[in-house]
Amino acid sequence: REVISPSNGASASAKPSTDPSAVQADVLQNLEYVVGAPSSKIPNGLDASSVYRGVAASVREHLIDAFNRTQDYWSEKDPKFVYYLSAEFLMGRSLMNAVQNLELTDTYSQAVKQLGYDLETLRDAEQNAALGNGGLGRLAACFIDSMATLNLPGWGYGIRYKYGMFKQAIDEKGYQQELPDIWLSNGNPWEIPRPDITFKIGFYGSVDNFKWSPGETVLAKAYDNPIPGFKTPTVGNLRLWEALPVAEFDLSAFNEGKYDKAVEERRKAEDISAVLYPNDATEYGKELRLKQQFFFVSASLQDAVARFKAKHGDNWQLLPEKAVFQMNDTHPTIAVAELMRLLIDEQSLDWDTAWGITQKTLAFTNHTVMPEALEKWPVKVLGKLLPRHMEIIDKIDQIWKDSLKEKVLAQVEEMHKKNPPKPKAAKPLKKEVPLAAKAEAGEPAEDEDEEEEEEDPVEAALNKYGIITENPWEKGVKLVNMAYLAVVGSKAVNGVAAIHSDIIKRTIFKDFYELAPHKFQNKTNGVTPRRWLAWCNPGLAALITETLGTDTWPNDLNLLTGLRKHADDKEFQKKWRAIKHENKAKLAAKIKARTGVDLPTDPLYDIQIKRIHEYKRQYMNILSIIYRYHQLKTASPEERKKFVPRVTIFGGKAASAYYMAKKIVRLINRVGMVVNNDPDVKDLLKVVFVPDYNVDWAEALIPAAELCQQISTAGTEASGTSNMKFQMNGCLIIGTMDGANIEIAEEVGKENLFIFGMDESEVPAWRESKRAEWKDYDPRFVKAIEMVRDGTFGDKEYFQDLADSVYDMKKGNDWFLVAPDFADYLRAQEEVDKVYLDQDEWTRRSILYTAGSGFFSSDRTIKQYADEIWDVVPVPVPSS
Ligand code: GL4
Repeated sequence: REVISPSNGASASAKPSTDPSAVQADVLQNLEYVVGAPSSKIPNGLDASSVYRGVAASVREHLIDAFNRTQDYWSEKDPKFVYYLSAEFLMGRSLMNAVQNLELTDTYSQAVKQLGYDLETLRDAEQNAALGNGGLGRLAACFIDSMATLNLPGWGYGIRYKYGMFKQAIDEKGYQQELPDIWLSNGNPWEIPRPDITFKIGFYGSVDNFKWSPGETVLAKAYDNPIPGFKTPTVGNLRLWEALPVAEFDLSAFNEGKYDKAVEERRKAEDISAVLYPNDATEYGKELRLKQQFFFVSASLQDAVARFKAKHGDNWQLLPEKAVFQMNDTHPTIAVAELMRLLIDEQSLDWDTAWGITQKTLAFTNHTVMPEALEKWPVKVLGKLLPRHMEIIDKIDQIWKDSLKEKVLAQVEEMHKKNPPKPKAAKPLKKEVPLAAKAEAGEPAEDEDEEEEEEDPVEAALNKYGIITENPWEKGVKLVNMAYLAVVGSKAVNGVAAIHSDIIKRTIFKDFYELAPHKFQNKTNGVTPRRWLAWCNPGLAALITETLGTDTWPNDLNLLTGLRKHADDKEFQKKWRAIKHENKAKLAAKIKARTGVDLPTDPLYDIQIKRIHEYKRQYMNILSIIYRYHQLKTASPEERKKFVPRVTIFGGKAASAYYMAKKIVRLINRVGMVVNNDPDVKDLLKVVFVPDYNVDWAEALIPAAELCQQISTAGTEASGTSNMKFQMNGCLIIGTMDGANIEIAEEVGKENLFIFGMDESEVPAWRESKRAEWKDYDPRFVKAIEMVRDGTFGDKEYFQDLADSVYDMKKGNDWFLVAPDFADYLRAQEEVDKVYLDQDEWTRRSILYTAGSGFFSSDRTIKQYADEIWDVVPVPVPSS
């Protein structure tokens, strides 16, 4: 594979100035003229937030400088670009990441020190950019970091939500409260508004002879967010769209004194990019959500298509050689229809040409098999909002099914040969009952069964491939299956971990896989080792650099295998442990400041941080803690001495409408209140729920963790990405054979993880047949459930249905196997305690985890996407 042009300039970028005193002068200049601080107050009379803004404005200059050079260079070279379309980019904070990626940390530390501040304090003044829910959104952020670092020409495209992920507070009863995330209130120094880059986005209206006249039009305005690569002058771009009204306001209404009406249009337009839907792998289905999706997809495609046209005119056959759009889950999949519309309606291509181009330009990643997250829009909703797109989707569906007819016919004939259909006359006995007798018995005169036309077997077989299908729960209601649309319209489809890519071929996309196996790929997720190891764990990073004798490992993470040979070295183990201990102490201080809970630093730090979901089984974790508490309470003083002290930490948000998830949050908090205040327990057990878990918390929690919980029911977690972050930071895993845990076990050695529970092949059988007669409740499970029920943690009534959901098969069905996996989970927990008593063995494993984490760098993942799907090559920007 060819690399276009100059050598990968591993030196620093050409910067405005990197001399600390020049940087200091620049910060002062920005404080005065950007922040507007009166010079009399500079520097001593300023609060951290103002100083942060001055420093950020100064760092921004370096970013913009390199950004412009990168984008100009790429524009001149005109290589193939990848566009990463994602409804979510969970960026977190930018200051430290920018300074570190630009290799300006020492310079800025010195500069601000001379002004009387330290960079660490200023760091905390930044608002978190939480434009994502969890793993999927953070993955997109890691991906654009890797794209820039690898010098890959590419942009992220998304939505500039005014309100990101809600802020979570926990009230005194332990209940989750949701507060708006007003993240832009202090401005955003990391973005460049582009008032000159706008596109019109239409909605509703009608179609006449293929011509769409939208009934409503809004403007999409661009904001560019420079994304610095590491050890390269390349700075990539995340372009986010804001929705605005086309006309500032309705002047005639204003003149008539109807002020509300005058601004109504503005409000309606702005609503589109106002809030991030706080759902993660749970139900969507709101029209505004579809509006958001089309809004950013249309703006992004129009933008990329316009850029292409400016360079290549109407040579549309060249488009697949110049652009590829990666669709991050089903959220941007309306792109299939929108690209067709742009090519046909706006660029006058014929259907077949447009379809050929579309299928070569789009690619699709699936991130979940949770049925409720696989978006299916009612034809009625989609057809009203986007009538022309509905027409296009209809035709795609028709042509697609027509193309399958022959194959399906052959399949049906084959089936009939093996299994001849029963002759019709032999069917219902019911037929013999005279209609009059039925009427007497009060039954409907017409037999509905017989009214129904027997479905043509070819038709039926074709329907399973249908993009447009009938809602199985609501007769007569038609749905557009967005995942199917994406599969048909894409050149490649991938899952996000080996097991997940395998499952989608066997389940949700089985029929599609059989038709086009070459389309299906795996791209195991990865995370950026810059933010998730080098920057968040400076102590460990320094030890790694010292041990390996090089600081290039964040760009070449496989170098970490060099740590393996030190795993048994007692001196090295000691240093390794000391760093972990220091990180635990830092975390304890942060938790004390935020929650008031005092944590000892010697116990095992056990952490589960992720969205609250039944399938992720925080519930099972807290039940095991409840049982541990019971053991402690009933132990003799002698027995108590044998307990391995543990600090259990939870963090995560529950979607606002997710009933059970909210109960789980409350239960964890309630258990914490009781356990942490019980004098019998002392420092042997602590239970903490960190409120408002976000990227910033993760950066403090992960380096301090010794054990992390990756305990999803096998077959449910597509990949998981926190598992990789924990692994990089030398944290041991207790987990199921699910998602990327399986590949982590391969890299680290399965015997070094605490694996438990049913595996993916056993789960369906338990659900389908064993569950009904299963009575094998472990007495420890029963005890824990009783304690939830009997009011030990208060809120007796409130917790009844939570208890029932896994215990009373008449009321709940324990779909995620909390009860049957519980005993083996406790066995694994006991194993954890045993190994923790042997600190040398624990540390040895910890080192092996980090040493085996090279595969999980998002650089590796992105390189695979670039080589195997995108066909995009690095275009390093020359350093000046
Ligand atoms: C998710 C998966 O649930 C998670 O396992 C995966 O790691 C992540 C990124 O691929 O995508 N899918 C959805 S939906 N939300 C996620 O976090």
